Amino acid sequence: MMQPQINRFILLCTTIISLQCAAQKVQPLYPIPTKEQLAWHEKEFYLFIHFGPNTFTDKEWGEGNEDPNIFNPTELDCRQWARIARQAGAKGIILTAKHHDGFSLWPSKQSTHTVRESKWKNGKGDVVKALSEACKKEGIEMGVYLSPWDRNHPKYGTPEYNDVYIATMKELFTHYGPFFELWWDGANGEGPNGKKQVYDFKRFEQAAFSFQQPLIIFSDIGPSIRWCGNEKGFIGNTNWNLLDTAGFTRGLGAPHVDTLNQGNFNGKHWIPAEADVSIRPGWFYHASEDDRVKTPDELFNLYLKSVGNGGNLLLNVPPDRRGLFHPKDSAALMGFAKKRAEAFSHNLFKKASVSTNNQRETALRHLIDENSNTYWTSDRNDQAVIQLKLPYAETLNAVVLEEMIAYGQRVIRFSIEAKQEDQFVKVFDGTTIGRKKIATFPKVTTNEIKIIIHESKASPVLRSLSAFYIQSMD
Ligand code: FUL
Repeated sequence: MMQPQINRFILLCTTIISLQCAAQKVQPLYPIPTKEQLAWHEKEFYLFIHFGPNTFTDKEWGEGNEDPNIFNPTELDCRQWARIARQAGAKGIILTAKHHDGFSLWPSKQSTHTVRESKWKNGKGDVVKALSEACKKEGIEMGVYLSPWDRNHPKYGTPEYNDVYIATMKELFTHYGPFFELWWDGANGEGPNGKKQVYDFKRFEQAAFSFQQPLIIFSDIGPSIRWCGNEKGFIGNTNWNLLDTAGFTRGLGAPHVDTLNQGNFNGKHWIPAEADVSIRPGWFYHASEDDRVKTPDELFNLYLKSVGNGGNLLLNVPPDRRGLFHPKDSAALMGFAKKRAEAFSHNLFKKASVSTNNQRETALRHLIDENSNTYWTSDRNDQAVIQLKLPYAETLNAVVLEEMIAYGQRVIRFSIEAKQEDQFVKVFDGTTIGRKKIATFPKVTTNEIKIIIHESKASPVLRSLSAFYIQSMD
């Protein structure tokens, strides 16, 4: 070989060896998320849309015997929903393609209770299609809510309904997919004299995955993501992305709400939490709630309690009877987006110098390089102390910590200290980190911060540390 070629060969070998060494450094701590779950984690925030006959009857749970003609939006514009969603920073929209009343927002062949039976657009309208086109144009993703509970379908309560449900899913996936999420609510309000359906969820799962791969399926217990145990929009301060599902069912047989809220410390499956909450008291639009739209501050607080606790936020914004987002809801969404942008635009750790009590000094810069593909890991799984020195004193009230969850969730307990005069003072005591922990505390002015990982299941693997002064929290 010629000299330059030999050099290049040696360089290549060294690169391969060092890459392998780097790869060997971190052993995954199982269970770990799938590629699809990792992509889902990165979405953080998306919208939910409850729309259907209830919008026109002022109900939350329709009976299934409503006259389809009541569904008659006068100015339906899915592009307005998708545009506002994108402008608010939402990564997608999940639509109630069918809620409990069984009314399908597309002309489903499996039902006689659909937009086709309504006067709207002379029975030629199709909300699912309109939204799927709008989302594509706005560059966001779409998901569907397909209620298993159906108060209209004549087959409901018989084994054949399971086939109907699967055929209905197939229609949706075939004509309007792909979807970033399929949403199975756990509600089942069958009264003592109501029809009782034995759902074949195993088959539903297999069928859905056969219609689309990859796919994220939400329900109380997954398989891909779980309910966070409340409809108020908050996930536990301690939040394990792990859940044990053996012996549990969806709905009444689900794990205790606290378990759903915090996950299982030693859970067998990676099933992270999603927080669903409405921007108004109800899920569907009611004019009487026009003055009860959550404020940008309230929405920001929900963001801290959901995304800031390592899960995702699914925020419901119900269109009104025109088929448009109400101006109050759009204004709140824009205010919310502005608050997030203001809060997290100026990372005070960007210019920090980082040191630690363990040896992997070179990788430390990855903690503040704002590159989500790089990470730092500690040599040990006892206490790790990371020290960040700022060029000059800054006022801050939030530190954002992120684990590299591709290697599993590890941190059990951490704290944050800020140097005040000559002493370090504790400003935050935390438990889990997961994909993201937004730790907020009363503002401090300091030029040195310590992050102490007190306890971890295996050596911590962190991908990012950043710090902010969130003015609106004062
Ligand atoms: C629940 C349903 O009963 C509510 O109507 C709403 O759709 C909520 C998101 O899920 O299970």
